[in-house]
Amino acid sequence: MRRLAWLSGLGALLLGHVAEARPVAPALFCDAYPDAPMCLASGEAPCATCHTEAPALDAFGQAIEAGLSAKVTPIDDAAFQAHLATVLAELEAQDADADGYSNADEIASGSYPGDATSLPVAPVCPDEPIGPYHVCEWDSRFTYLRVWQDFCGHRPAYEDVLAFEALTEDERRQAIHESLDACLQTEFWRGRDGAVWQLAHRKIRPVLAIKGILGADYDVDYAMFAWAHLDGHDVREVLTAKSYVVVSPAGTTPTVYAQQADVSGQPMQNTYRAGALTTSWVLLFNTMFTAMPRTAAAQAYRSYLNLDIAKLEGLDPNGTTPVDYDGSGVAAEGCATCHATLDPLTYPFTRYNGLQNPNFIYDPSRMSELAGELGKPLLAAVPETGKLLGQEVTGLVEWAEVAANSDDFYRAVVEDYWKLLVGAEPSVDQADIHADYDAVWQSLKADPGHSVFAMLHVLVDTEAYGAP
Ligand SMILES: [Ca+2]
Ligand SMILES: [Ca+2]
Repeated sequence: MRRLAWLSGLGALLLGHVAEARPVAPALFCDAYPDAPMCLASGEAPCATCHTEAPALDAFGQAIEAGLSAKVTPIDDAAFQAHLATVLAELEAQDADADGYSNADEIASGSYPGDATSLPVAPVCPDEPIGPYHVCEWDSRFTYLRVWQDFCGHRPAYEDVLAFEALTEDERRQAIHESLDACLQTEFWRGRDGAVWQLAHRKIRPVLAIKGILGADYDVDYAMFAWAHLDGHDVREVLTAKSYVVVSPAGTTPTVYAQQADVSGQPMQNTYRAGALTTSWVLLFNTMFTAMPRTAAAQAYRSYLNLDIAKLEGLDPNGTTPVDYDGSGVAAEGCATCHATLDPLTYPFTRYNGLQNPNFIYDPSRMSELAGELGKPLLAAVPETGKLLGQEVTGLVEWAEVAANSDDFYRAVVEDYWKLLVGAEPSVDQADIHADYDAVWQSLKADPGHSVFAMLHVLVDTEAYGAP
């Protein structure tokens, strides 16, 4: 389970090292390449980076000397200070020692760019700590700093770091989780436009110009999303809530969320509510005037299950060509397979009014009315029962139930946090990291409360998060 994911993260934490030693070149080199393996231990490059036997220069050192002297003479400390970074950048694409690897590749992998016998090899996890960190293993100090940065938005006070370093490993782990709990209460994490709020942007797609039209204010959508993701609430409520959440006005702190049975601008009948799928904003923005709200269905599928039909994701292998109720040529279009999934996904959305009167409510006769208005009699035959993830669903409330209890939902919830916190999509190409990701979303699924906060405590204990 050991791995090297540290080349960028560790370098960033070690930045700020300023060597007093002379000559200045080894430290300046590491200022230019703080992430280079040869710089991690001391912040100064070893002599062999540029010298055969100091002061004799190797091929890379000679290239640097030539580059510097083309800019300034004499080559003194000031010349290094002023021009070394530029010269190094200019030389990156070259292969000074002609061993087949560019200088940049060699520096990044830890081999010497001026020594033809030194070649890049796959990095190996060291047995001993590098500087203060246990590279490739979950490291308490690294995790502590990272938790503060990610969840509080800043580093801990210097005194706190010193106090942390005086703790035993068990105490450190406890301190990390206490810090996490404290940071989860900060405005940085939970406030308007905080980290959680921002996770909802892609799902809600706010458009300020039409915010609040006909009462459809997306602040409710953000507040519902945040509520489900905060304070140990059940994250499935994003899709299943029957009540709404109001958020304290912009510009006031702390941000307060309050669940309410009804709020103005949200006329949906209680029985037919399905969390974020049936808010006035969603019906305004995604359904609008559309008889067959395929956009609403596709957006819900993409936002909450991470399945993008446009990318051929989440297609039903048993799907058959659907009836062309609205005359849109579902069989003839380029993606009949897409419609075989998308149309049954859409049927449960068809009884929810967008900009048809009365706005934003469930209307069992919606399709028969539209059939008459649009002169498309087949629309009256569109079933409300559809299909999601291979399961038949009788309407949108059941659609939301099936979605919220699916593995795809838990995976999607964790993937959002994974990208935010680990910094990349969980890729199957990186088996160790993907195993951590699987363990985290499985923990969210297995947790009876389906709490994001509990899941985040699991996440920060993974090597994917806590290994430099
Ligand atoms: Ca080379
Ligand atoms: Ca080399």
